[in-house]
Amino acid sequence: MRKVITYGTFDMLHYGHIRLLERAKALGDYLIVGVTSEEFDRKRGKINVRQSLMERIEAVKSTGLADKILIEEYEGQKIDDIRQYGADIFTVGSDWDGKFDYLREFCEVIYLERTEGVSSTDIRSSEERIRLGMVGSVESSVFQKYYEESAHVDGLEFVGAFSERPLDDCVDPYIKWFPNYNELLDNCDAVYIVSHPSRHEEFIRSALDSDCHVLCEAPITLNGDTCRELFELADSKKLILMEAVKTAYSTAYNRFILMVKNGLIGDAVSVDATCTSLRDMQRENWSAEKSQNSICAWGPTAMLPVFQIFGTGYTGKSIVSRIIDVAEKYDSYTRVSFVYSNAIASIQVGKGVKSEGELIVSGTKGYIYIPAPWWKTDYFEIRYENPEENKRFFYQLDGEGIRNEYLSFLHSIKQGNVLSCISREVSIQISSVIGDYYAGNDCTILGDDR
Ligand code: C2G
Repeated sequence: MRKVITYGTFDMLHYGHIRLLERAKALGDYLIVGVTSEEFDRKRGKINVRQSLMERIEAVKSTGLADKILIEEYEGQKIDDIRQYGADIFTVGSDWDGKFDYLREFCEVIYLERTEGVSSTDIRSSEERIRLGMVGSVESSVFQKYYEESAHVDGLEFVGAFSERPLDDCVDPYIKWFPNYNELLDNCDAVYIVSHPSRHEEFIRSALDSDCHVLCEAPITLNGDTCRELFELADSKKLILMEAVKTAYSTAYNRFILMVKNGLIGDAVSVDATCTSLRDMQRENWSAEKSQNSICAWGPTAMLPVFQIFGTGYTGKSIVSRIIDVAEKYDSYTRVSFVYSNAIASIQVGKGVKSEGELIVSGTKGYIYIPAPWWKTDYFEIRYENPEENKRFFYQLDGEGIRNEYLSFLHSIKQGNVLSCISREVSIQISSVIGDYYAGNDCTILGDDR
């Protein structure tokens, strides 16, 4: 019996896949098909896969061509499988020509002509595309990243942007700039808001009034009650309002939260998160009026692990800020402590102060350490009293989590319910803490250096 083995994602199964499987089967008497897991596809950069692993396995099974179906979960599994199942032939489409020659050591390798004119990407993209607009400060690096990352997401069509400030000649000539926000909204199904936080509320309301879904950079607003009201307004219009904190969509961050919740460090007792950067304030055209202060720029990211690990039911908090512009309430540094019934958390954020941007979650059996810059990490450690028990984790991260965030937003729109990694209560609490900062509640101001 000649055994043939082949692998694939087989998303949105089409005749190109089926022809490959038919020809693979014809090479021998027994066909083994490896279907890639979601995790393995994400690790190798295929983030747009639409169907679940089970859906794709069922589709391959329904062809009746596979005698055995495997799940491909890790790099190098092909060699293990070829040895374990005694495959005589490995085959794959010619788009992989040469990439699997190393398998010749274990079996015959045959590349079959790829079927032109059909692909899963085309099928995914042919579905109704969501037209995306952007509004914000064009010189912000976040604006540029989100614009560039939208190109990696099937089903998302970037239509243009509106700049909240006068455009200068350095703007990206490839972006269609709309003269006003309403005209942009007339051409969009969804909008990503990355303006100054003080204008989020007005931009969100206009978008919802224009039947546009909203992905809004955190904080959604500068007040918890307003944030809750905007979520309810979106619900009433059957629209999606989602908070954007790209860290929440990084694989490593998500795995670290799960490990804490699964008790790998025992009971979590404290979270200490630091986020600082001097780059913005060091710009020569910096102004307190145009720039985001520390609590808005970094507060949401730093608060995320606190609220996702301990919840939003803290019994007390204290905010201590170093203000350098009283009129704009611009803090160059803020530390917030949250007291819970059986835990404590502290965040320190600064755009005028530099510190070690690490995240430490302390527990009764050990602690988790994420090195700087923890908010875009692909790596973390679990450390114990006995260093030999320490564990290290690495999860590839493409685009700082923005692609996964866009996908979550897109799937929310298509499914009609929010599939965000950030719960509504966490979003509301982030806006509420920032609202307390502006209202001076629980706040100690360290004095005005100006
Ligand atoms: N294929 C084809 N013609 C197409 C599309 C795909 O012959 N129009 C072949 C591919 O070459 C591959 C198989 O169908 O052999 C499955 O394709 P995908 O689902 O796109 O998965 P891919 O990532 O290409 O799988 O490690 C090997 C990879 O997993 C191969």
